[in-house]
Amino acid sequence: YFDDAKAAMLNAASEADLEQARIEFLGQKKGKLRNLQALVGKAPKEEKPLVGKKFNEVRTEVTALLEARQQELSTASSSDAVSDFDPTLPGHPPTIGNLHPITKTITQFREIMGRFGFTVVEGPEIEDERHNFDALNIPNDHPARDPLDNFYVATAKATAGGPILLRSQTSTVQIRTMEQVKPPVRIVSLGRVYRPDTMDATHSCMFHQMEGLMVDTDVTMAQLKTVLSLFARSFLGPDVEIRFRPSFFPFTEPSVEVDMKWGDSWMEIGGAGMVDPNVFKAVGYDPDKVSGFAFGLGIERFCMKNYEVDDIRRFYENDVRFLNQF
Ligand code: FA5
Repeated sequence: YFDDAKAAMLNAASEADLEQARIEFLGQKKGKLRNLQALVGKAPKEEKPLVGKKFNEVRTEVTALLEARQQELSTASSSDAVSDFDPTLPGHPPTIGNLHPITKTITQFREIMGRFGFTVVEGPEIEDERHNFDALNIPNDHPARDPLDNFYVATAKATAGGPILLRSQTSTVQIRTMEQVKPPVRIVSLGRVYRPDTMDATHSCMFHQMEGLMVDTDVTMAQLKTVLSLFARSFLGPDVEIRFRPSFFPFTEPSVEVDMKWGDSWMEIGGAGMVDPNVFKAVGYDPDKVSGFAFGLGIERFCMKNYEVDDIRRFYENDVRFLNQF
């Protein structure tokens, strides 16, 4: 019986089989071990303790086997339940943010200009009149200095550089750089500028510019045009069309405005020119010994063209449905 009982417990294939085996061997009324126990009572008196002890051992062992198998089968059946879990179903990935399209564009601009040998420098967004206007050859009566066309910081104390304003152009960084280093210079500076312009599809009151400045002994207008054309093509592909129009800036002579083909018309993307001798004088460079070009590009306009965004205001409305696309 004992071996049969052990085998029955170990081999039970299901919880139902095991229950069958339990009834067969350990059942209270008809269990086979019960019958065995009945025999213990019939043993000769002096052998009874020994036979009883042996019987108890056997029963304990069979009971232990039963419990162990019960445990095994129930774990197996609960892992059957877990198999309802389908690992091939798509999960719920956490929402990860992404970089703002303007930030991405700035990174690309830096990378392209880096390849052309331009070092990236930074300048402050809160500026004095000297760096925003005076040193850039913008005279006191120039309309660009009109308080209504600039964000003057009324509460700030005027400094040695004059009253304080939010910079209206990154050309300030040309001055800051030349004040600090001797020629040759080859830098770009990318950052925010502020103007109280009326908002429309192509104008924002806060936007970004990339300033470029190259100063050396024989810098030419041809080099300026080459750098800007190569830059536009590196960023937007070989088919981009740009054109240069004669223009005027107080800090460059001659000056050009740069346009990009935009559907059937042209969009202004920047200003540029050969650094005016008065600017060199303002920073202590000798205009007879050095020449240079400078440019200032509107970063939003390039970004709009690149991603086919038709309204600059989208960039600053913080609508995640828009921002998620980049
Ligand atoms: C300037 O800011 C000059 N500092 C550029 C320059 C630098 C000329 C160095 C010569 C030498 P302008 O005001 O045209 O120029 O602005 C340059 C570009 O900034 C524009 O062509 C346009 O692409 C962009 N821009 C100007 N105003 C806005 C605005 N409100 N919103 C978005 N982009 C603007």
